[in-house]
Order: sequence, then structure tokens, then C-alpha cells
Amino acid sequence: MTLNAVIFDLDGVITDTAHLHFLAWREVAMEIGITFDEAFNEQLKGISRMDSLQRILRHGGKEGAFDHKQRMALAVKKNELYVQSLASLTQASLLPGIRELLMEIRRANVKIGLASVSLNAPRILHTLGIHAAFDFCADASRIARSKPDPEIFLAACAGLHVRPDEAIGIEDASAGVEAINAAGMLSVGIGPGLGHAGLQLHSTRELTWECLTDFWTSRTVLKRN
Ligand code: B16
Ligand code: MG
Repeated sequence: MTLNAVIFDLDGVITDTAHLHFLAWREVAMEIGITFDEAFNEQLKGISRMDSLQRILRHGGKEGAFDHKQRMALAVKKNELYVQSLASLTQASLLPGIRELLMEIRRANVKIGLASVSLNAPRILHTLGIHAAFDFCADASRIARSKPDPEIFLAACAGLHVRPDEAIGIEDASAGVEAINAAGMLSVGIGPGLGHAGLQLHSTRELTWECLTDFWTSRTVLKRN
């Protein structure tokens, strides 16, 4: 079977915006008397804005204290703070090896997709100067179910006109790896705690085209035998 597409998550794989999400949520949470640390923030990786808010409210024991309108206002506030902080991003904010990897995938004539649940993803790709490298970006505003549901990865495959079993997905979040596996794609996990990924790497420095093609070949040979 030929590898026809590589589909990337954004936050934690292409650039590290997790800390900016954390700072924005922490400020909003503090205003409503909830505190949380970076360890708790790990649980928000790959989780949509409204679902993240739900988890923060539950963490602070205030799930029932805010109605829909108030939750929307908190989410808007968080996004304003987050978008302001994106001004610190430059083309140098790409994680190590990603620019080279995108060029090598393109050279190999394999399609490139994005499966980020961030509504800010298009803006971030433009800021990083890599928007043109993507053949298709799944539209997060059209996704009904957050990762670990496979919906966003399936939408990316459909937009790229490839079958899930012809594609590799790359994620840094546990829920994201679950979503790739549930979509029927091969998964690569970046970082700790991702033992459920088909291939687990320490950092994007190890994420080379050679490493992806070796992984693809070994897994497809295994399937045949
Ligand atoms: P926004 P990914 C996710 O990005 C982040 O990991 C998660 O922390 C964030 O809540 C989510 O995007 C939504 O982002 O508020 O910008 O729409 O990992 O799917 O690229
Ligand atoms: Mg991520």
C-alpha cells in the first residue's frame, strides 16, 4: 500500500502554542476564582475551546455556576487574550525539523493535511509562513465532536481525497492519537505518554521523512504477513 498523505496536528506538532493557551486560560480562570497548573493544562491539549472551558469549570468545582451566555463570554475573553499573545509568533516559532519535513513530503509527491481543532489554525499557519504547504486544512468550525473522536482526521482524509489507511497522522496529545487510531490511520505520537501511538518519538527533531517512510514500510509489511 502506498503512503498518500501525512496529516498534522498543529499545537504541539508544528508549533508550541500550548503555553499561550495555558496563559490565556489561567488568566480567565483566575478571574472566576479557579487556579490550575501546567500539569492540568496537559489535559486540555487537543481539546476544543468550549470543551476546555468545561474541564476547567469542573476542575474548579464550578460546573453549574455559569450558564451558556456566561460560558460564551469567558471563551471570548480567553480567545482575545490568546489571539493577542499570538503576536509573539514568528516564522522561527516552527518546531525543529518541521519546515524540512514539509519540503520533503512535498518533494515525494505525498499530500499534506491539517487536523487541528483550533479555530485560529489558518491564522497561525499564515504567521508561520507555511500555509501554502498544505493541500487541505480541515475546518474546525464544522467539526461537531472533539478529539478523541476521529471526525477531524476523517474530514482531513476526505478533503485530501485519500482513504484513512493510506495516511499517517501526527499528534502530541493523547486524545489526538486516539482519534488517529479510531480513524483507521497509522499514528505517530510526539512526546511522553503516547504508548498507544504506532510510533512514538521524543521530539519533532526525530520526525524526518526517512523515519516516516521506514515506519510506513514496516507497518504495511507487518499487515501483509
Ligand atoms: P482555539 P490542536 C488545540 O489545537 C489546542 O491543543 C487546544 O489546547 C485548544 O483548546 C484547541 O486547539 C482550540 O483552540 O481556542 O484556538 O480554537 O492541538 O488541535 O492543534
Ligand atoms: Mg496538539
